[in-house]
Amino acid sequence: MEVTTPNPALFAHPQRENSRRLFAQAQQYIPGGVNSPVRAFRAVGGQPLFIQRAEGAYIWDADGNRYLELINSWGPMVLGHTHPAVVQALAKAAADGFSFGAPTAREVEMAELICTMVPSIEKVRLVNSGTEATMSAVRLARGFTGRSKIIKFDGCYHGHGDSFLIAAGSGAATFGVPDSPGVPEGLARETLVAPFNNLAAVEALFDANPGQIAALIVEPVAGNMGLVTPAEGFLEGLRTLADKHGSILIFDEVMSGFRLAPGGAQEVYGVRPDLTTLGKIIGGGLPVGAYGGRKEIMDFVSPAGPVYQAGTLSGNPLAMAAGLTTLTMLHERRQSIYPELERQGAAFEAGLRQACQAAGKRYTLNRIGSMFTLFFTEQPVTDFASAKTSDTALFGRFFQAMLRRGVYLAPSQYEALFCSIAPAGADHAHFAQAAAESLAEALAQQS
Ligand code: HOZ
Repeated sequence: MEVTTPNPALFAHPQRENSRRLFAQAQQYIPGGVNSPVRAFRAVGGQPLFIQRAEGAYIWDADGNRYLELINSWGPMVLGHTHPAVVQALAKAAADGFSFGAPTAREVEMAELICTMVPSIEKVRLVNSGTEATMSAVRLARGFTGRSKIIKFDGCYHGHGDSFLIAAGSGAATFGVPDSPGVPEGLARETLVAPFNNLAAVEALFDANPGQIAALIVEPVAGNMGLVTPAEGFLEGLRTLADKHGSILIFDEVMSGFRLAPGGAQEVYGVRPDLTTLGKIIGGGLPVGAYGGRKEIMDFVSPAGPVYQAGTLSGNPLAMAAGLTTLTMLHERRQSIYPELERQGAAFEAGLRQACQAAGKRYTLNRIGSMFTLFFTEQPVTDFASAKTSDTALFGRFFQAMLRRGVYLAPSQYEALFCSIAPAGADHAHFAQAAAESLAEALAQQS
């Protein structure tokens, strides 16, 4: 591919003084200067950008530099940033009050819409984050089955609850601490780990722990070791094993929910879990999580049942307004939105592939719809072990070179990229050009 001079308006970012100053200040008062580890850019070098505002497919940093971005708040901004309908809904809701600690009509509407869009969910409880959703779902599975062990998958990330910080992906993988200090040993022993896409390993764990496994929890499409899709038959196999052993199958669709299809990955792959955890998109960019599933299991949640879980800000009116507007749009315009997400994803994929081909770099690119990861490894990435064969130093240099050209990627090899339906128009061509230049630069720095 021919590489021409980049568009200076999009690609020139000499100034980062304000971000640098803010980061220095932040480090005095916030551990590592950030409120979530991957944001600190430690996996890619350099200093984090502080973001001032966003619109559509773009964000602006504190120095006024504009970036075409593929994080989209790690998933929620499926309609693009500051979508006018969401902004309007938020303004209207804010005028009515920010939080009541009492039920509202929007929560009922939201719960009904979730149950309509995700048929395996018959009842749903709204919480404040994906972490809260997964913690609550596992407590419920334990309470319902009377068992204590769970099975999770190497490199899958289910938030930072104690039971999940074992062989965890995302920031835990990025920083090489997949097993965090502070998780009591006794609790860690209750979490069993199998490689993603390996049914035989799951079966072996069931056999070694008869009648003790409360739940299997899995990202049906893994997004926290980079993007890894399930092998044919893997999710069906988990369903069969869960049924055979009387365990609860939990799909963590915090990332994939409403993004891959109106009914999430479970719709795409045609497998019904017992419980599903949600987050990100259902808040439309505000903090929300949810867990839901079969009625008989959900009716074990307090006050209907004995498993306790509560929250002052649960069902918060502003979060409901943003989430409901986003979900309603996804539901009503599904015929156009999901094909557009696919189109945008394919265009970004093409840009990355062209760049690798132009550089003669062997690589693996995993994509499903609007989620994708370019792995700098020659082998297929089907689990965390294969993801870890990636050249993370090269990724860091590529990331920085892209940033200098006005493209903001997730600052770790072990994360998925997300695009939205916001028009990126001609910038798809700029993206391809930036990727080609960046890869050439990153490879040259190696030698
Ligand atoms: N661990 C999150 C993505 N997998 C990152 C969250 C954040 O930094 O906002």
